[in-house]
Amino acid sequence: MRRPLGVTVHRHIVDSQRLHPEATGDLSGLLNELIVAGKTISAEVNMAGLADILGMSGKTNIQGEEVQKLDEFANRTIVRRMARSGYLCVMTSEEEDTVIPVEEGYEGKYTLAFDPMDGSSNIDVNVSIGTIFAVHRRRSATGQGDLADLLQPGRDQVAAGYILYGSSTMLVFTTGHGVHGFTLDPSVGEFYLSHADIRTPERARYLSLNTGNRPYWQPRVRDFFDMVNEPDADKGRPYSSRYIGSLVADFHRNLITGGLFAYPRDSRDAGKSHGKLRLLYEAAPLAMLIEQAGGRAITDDGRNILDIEPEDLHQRVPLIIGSKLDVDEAEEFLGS
Ligand code: P6P
Repeated sequence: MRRPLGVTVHRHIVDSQRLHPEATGDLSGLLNELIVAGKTISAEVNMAGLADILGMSGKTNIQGEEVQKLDEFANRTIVRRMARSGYLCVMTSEEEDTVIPVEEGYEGKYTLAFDPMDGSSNIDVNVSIGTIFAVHRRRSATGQGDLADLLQPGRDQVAAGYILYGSSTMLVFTTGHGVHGFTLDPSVGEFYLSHADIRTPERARYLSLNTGNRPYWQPRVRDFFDMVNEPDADKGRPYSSRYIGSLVADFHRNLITGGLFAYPRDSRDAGKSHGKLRLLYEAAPLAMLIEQAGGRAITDDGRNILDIEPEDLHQRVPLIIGSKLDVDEAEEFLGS
């Protein structure tokens, strides 16, 4: 039986580019190169259980976290491919302390911030993990980019997305014209459009947060999550609780079904006094995606994630993200 002629991600990117006669094709090229890196990582993730790549590499990253071998592989795969793509002037990765230069002679007009393998602590227990990425236009004129090219607010992102390595490998991204999901057919090695123009339900079905940290949240935050757990038929409450502990997996489920994810700041841990999740390559790209899908993203004191001016590559922010009506309620309660 002939397979239906699915829309490949390359076809989707070409068709999207046609809507912008002024486009040079550089963003399309950048995304296509990143997709090749994603396919390479996906193949390795699927083999990780069999190869000796499981387990720790014996190193720690700037976050002081044990670096899993797949982290390293994913980081290396993206850096090597994108440094020579000709579309970037500079990169930053969760796995590298400082800015990552591109190859001399290959400087381009965009920047890339990425978390090569978020949720890596779940690798050894076979829980879905993911790569998250954000693209900005460079601010400097030419040559190698620098910190100023990377420290831009999420509102100025030109593209954002993630690759989810789960029961199937999915690519979900936006270039500012809706959110579209593609599923990898490993037998062909192609991503096919499976979720066109994703819209997240305006009311959350799931609540995703680590309630073990409740004693360490700010009192107002504790009050808010106590309040929203009270029965309220009009708002579909109490929520069902769903928390995998892998940001991309939790975000993706909530994007499709409607949900409220939160990682508030934590008074117990200096490293989490501004939250655990990183602004440039976690909160900001997911905030662009959720807004494009009809949802919202704020901090635990009611500021819009996309309006935050970054001060540091690895800056952490408290994050509340998901269905519009629930985030609106959080903003009103926490911002007042
Ligand atoms: P906790 C994974 O380590 C991660 O960075 C995110 O993927 C996830 O949402 C969060 O941390 C889980 O953190 O403290 O609940 O284990």
